[in-house]
Amino acid sequence: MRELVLKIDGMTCGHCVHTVTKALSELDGVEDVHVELEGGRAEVAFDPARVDVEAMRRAVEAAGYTLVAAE
Ligand code: 9UX
Repeated sequence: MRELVLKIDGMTCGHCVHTVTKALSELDGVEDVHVELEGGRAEVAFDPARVDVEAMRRAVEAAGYTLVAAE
C-alpha cells in the first residue's frame, strides 16, 4: 500500500468534497480517501499495482476538478 497527498483545485463546498471522495473511492485499487476542503487536498491510500496517479487525475478531472500536484 502507498499513500499520496493530492493537491486539488476547484473544491469550494462540502458537496465538492463528497464528489471528489466518491470519484477517487470508486477507482479500482484505491483503498482509502480523505478529502479536506480547507487546503484543497486529498490523502489517498492505494495499491500501486492496480492504480496510478494518472488514473486519479482522470477521475478528478472527469468530476470537474483539477489535480495540480501529487506527492
Ligand atoms: Mo458546491 Mo462544488 O455548491 O463544485 S458542489 S461549489
